[in-house]
Amino acid sequence: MENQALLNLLWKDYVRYTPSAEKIHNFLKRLGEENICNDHVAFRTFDHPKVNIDQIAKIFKLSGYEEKGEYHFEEKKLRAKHYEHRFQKDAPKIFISELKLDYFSDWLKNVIYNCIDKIPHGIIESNSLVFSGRTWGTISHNIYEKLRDESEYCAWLYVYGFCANHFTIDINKLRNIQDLNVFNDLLEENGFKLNESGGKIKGDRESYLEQSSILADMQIIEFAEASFRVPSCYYEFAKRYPDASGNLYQGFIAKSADKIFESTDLVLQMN
Ligand code: OOG
Ligand code: NI
Repeated sequence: MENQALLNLLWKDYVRYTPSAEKIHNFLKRLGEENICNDHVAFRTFDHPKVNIDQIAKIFKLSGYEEKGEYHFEEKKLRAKHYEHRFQKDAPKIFISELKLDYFSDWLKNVIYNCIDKIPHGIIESNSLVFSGRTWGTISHNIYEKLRDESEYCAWLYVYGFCANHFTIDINKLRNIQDLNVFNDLLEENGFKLNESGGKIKGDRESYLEQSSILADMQIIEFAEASFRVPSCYYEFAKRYPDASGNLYQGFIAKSADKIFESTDLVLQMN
């Protein structure tokens, strides 16, 4: 699949789960920002060989991406890699993280192995895993809550499966707004809630990357027991600065990413 077609498909699913993203998009357009570019698109998965980072990355590699950086998150028991397009310089970067299942309880591992077992083979073989959503049928709210005790990230994946977790506006490419503080204020004035874990802005000029994000939208999800509101996806904003080479830094910062992950935590919605 051509890269832009794939990104369009992912965006269409993403805005269904994340109405705030489309609202922010339209709001910026009304402010005269016709050209809204993505810095990166992020995906989540498990480190199981059937669905791990390499499996998710396959479709992007086929469309011209190559592996660049690797990141570790000890406390959250996650690992991530980022990919850049070989020659389409304005293509968004791809950020893929995976949960290290061996560090969790046997109960959690069994729940997740059962889900993975139910993913149809054809989905993996045809490289459509990345936009396949949840293919393990009915989910239980009891299990969701128990997974949350061990990992909010795991509970999120159990509900949503495979999809774009977030798109990220490239602040450097906006026409009028260049300052992330100004951008954040504008969002808050218009009723959007920011993820304040670790401060509204993660990172700084010295680390060459500033990031902020809204809290994930809430979606009504049908569980076996009843329907409940569950955090879905969020929108992120990134401003990059030139590094020692004089070019805009293209990597990610583990310390900042660690806090960005929390944008889908149910506990943050309750504050
Ligand atoms: C990814 C969080 C990290 C970034 O840009 O540092 C991240 C996630 O929530 O899956 O996106
Ligand atoms: Ni991100």
